[in-house]
Amino acid sequence: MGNNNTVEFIQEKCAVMRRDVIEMGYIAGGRGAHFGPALSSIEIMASLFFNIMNHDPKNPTMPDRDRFVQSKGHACLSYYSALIESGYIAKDQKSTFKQDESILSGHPSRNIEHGIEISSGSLGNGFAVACGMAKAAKIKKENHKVYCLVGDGECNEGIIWEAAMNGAKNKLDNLVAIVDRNGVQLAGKTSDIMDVDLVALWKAAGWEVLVLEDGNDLPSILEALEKMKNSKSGKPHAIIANTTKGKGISFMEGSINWHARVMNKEQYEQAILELESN
Ligand SMILES: Cc1ncc(C[n+]2csc(CCOP(=O)(O)OP(=O)(O)O)c2C)c(N)n1
Repeated sequence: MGNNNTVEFIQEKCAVMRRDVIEMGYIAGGRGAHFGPALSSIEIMASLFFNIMNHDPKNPTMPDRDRFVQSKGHACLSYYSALIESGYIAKDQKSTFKQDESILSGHPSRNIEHGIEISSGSLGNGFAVACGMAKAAKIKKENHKVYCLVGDGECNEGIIWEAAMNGAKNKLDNLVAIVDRNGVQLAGKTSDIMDVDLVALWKAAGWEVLVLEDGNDLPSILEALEKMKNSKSGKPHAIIANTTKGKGISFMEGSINWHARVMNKEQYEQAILELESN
């Protein structure tokens, strides 16, 4: 898919994707939705799907396609919006989010025809599978890349470090992990729950690390991804992207209350108003 999309084009996609997230999350009704985790990752997802990745929504099983794994699978609304806006999933499916029989379940469910490589949601597992996919590509001498979105709270999982060390040992330079460091996890600030130096940890595990001051700044994330894509370090790559949980909606930004929540009509109208006035 078009790697030549301009920053302006992708920025417009980000605006549409934010609206998708709010609309689908509202449709979930009493089942609630993970708004904050999806909104922090919009620019990362849009950069991957509209610029960085080699993929073709019309040919989802293309053997040399780059693979994407959303390890922080609870943020599926940003994934679904990227798949909808790039053409893997029909727009009319939006109204089925979290409804019975929908392909848009509360966590991604493997569906390659619609662009979902693996099921995810049990934190840490997606990243370990992504490492396995990158290793499989090496063994089969395939040239595609594997991109994986990881949460900063998710980095508390032991499986992350077992897989990360293994990835470095196997010199998986075809693997790029993007850590969505929004600073807030399910029940509190990430620094209050497990105060760790993520940059030092990823480096100690043997990865090439790049820190992004503002992971919601589209040109910066595009530049970081491009740099890691073309890096000749021979190591797997981690981008630690400082983002804002709930980015774009004033009453959600940085809020623990909007990790996952049922949205009422008033909140929905306020959110749409804010998006329209931006
Ligand atoms: C193995 C596992 N334990 C617990 C959970 C429940 N859970 C869902 S989201 C979440 C917090 C994730 O925080 P973070 O990785 O920082 O992602 P964010 O929501 O901030 O994007 C937790 C603990 C889970 N999905 N999987």
